Amino acid sequence: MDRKSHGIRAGTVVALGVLGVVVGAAARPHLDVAAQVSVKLSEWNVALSQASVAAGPVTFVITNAGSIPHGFEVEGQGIEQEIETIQPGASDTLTLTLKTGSYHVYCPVGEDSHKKLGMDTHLKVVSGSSQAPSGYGASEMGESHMKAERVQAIRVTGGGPVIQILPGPFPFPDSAAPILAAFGDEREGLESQVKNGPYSNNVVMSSGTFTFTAWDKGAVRDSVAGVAEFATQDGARWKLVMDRVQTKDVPHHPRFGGVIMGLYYHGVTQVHTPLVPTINSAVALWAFGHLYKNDVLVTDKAMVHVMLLSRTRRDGDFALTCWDCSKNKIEELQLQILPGLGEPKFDAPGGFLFVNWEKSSSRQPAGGM
Ligand SMILES: [Cu+2]
Repeated sequence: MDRKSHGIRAGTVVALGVLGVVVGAAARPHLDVAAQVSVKLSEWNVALSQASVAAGPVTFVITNAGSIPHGFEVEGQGIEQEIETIQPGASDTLTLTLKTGSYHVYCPVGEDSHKKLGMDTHLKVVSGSSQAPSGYGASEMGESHMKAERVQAIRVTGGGPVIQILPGPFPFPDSAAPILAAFGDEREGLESQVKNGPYSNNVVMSSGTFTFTAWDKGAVRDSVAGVAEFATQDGARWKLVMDRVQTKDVPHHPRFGGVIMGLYYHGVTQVHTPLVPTINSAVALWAFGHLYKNDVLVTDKAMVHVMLLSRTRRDGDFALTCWDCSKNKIEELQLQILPGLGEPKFDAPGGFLFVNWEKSSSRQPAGGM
């Protein structure tokens, strides 16, 4: 998925500013009542009732139509105002006096993780009355047409101590508990993982290599190539050859088209499982792979999740040491492998393979592809 970089955003603001001048030419007498803009928040979208509004007092009537808590913030022309987080189904209002120009309106929850997922749009404020068509969705459509394409690629090499993580209790159950409530149907499965899941301090030493290249090229063209080879505690030799990315979103677990770079998530962000400390990732991807054990094919449909992220484990015993690990150095490379849908569990503790390379590195591949 395209991540909106600072550069792209600046370009969008300029484009909207030009449009604003054209629309604003048809000025009308100013009314002294607050204009109203309805805002519908959902995963992962901010829909405005109109793309532009007349300068002056503006009341935002904000409804959370999603299934998890969201917030609302207006930023631009020297203004930065937000409301308290609102629960699913609830509403709130925010009245601001806006001068002409372009404003960012977005959900600030999860230190911008919701914003990066798409809860981000623009509002034009023009002199006189708004001439723009109203109706939900008008602004999002305008926005998506302006998204510039930007290919990003990263090459990651696993390094440092290699550890295998075995099932065990999650070390921060009290911190995760309030967030689990937002996970609806998934809650039960997550609660059993609190007792015996993959993010545990039950760690054994392993060895092996892992190198891959990932391309973030948009919703349906992301791709990945890479191979991991490692030995597990029981002496088995495993080899994973990544085949292609997974693109299908699951509630709370968007796939971002397969590859996403520079995302802050997990833990308190309400995106992905809360049973991982909050982290900052250089790259996260979801892929299908071919998995071999001792040179024998196990499956062609292995479900693979890879992240290069801010360090979550300490040296020495590799225990999880932080609930918010987002400020740590980005050098932990996590590889998780699960059987394909409907396939039997792997012959490994817990039925999954979870291996970390603790001091890994990344670079832009040569040629920029
Ligand atoms: Cu949100």
